[in-house]
Amino acid sequence: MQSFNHFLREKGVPSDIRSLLYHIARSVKYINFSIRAGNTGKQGAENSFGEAQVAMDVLADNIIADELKKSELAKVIVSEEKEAPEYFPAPRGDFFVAYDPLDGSSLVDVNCSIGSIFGIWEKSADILDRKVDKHFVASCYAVYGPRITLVIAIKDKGVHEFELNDVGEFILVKEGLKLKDKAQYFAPGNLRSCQENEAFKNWVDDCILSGKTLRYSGGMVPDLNHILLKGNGVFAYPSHSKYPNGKLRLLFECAPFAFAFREAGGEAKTEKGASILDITINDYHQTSSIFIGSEEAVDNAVKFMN
Ligand code: AHM
Ligand code: MG
Repeated sequence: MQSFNHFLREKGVPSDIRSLLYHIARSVKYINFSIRAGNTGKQGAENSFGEAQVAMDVLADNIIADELKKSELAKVIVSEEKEAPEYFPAPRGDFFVAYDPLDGSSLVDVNCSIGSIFGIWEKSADILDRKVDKHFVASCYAVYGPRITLVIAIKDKGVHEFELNDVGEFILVKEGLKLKDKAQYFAPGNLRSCQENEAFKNWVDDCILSGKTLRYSGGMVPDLNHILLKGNGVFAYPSHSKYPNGKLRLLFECAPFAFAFREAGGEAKTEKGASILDITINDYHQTSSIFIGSEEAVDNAVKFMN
């Protein structure tokens, strides 16, 4: 039984990154508690005491922002729920943290798995106009499912899965997650794109004809967690007339997973074939198409798309 802090220390992860991850893990515990407490009301509604109820994703956003502020390590934060970045006095560090507080929040009321996603960069100044990969040091995501897990990827130190135990500690369950080159599973998001994009339809047909197994929940976190934990698979979310540049957000969704998947030996590309980690960040809320998973399967999908 190894706690995540102890494990990361043994791996030689610098103390500032460990401390930041400790605060992120704390926020995940509070969000988990709120979900279990049934705080699923819509913003603007009233709870049974007549108090204004806060939407779960806004609540999660506030919980994370509070913890990041307390860390004294995050100088700039931005989230899917915030128009603009927030700046904190951070006497102990200079990190930029981008996060999606509750991805797939439309799945909360039907009790499907959801998650939180975090990307951590060093040197918080000049995030815009920088390539995604530059100063990217760690990413992680939490899965709020039947079990609460935290998957952490650290640059050059691998990807590891931790599980929340009954006394509120994240304990190592799987060390050094790796992705095989070939995929048995496929998770095609935005399937409606088949109607107008023959290349995408041909790729989906190819997945079916080659006998791949569909595993798709509608939540990026559980879908990509499935691929990473099974050790193979490919997830797609292509562009569409409704989303000409894809729907998924670069900083909060695509980049943290691209970082973790590369660390596990996988790949993440746009439908045009550019590496997600090579994209230049122009806007905090920019979106991208994405094909991510086992390397050979991603390259094959990109071939179909072009
Ligand atoms: P959200 O951030 O508004 O929750 O949207 C992101 C989610 C992903 O988890 C999922 O892969 C995708 O949207 C599903 O999109 P669609 O509703 O188009 O099927
Ligand atoms: Mg999201």
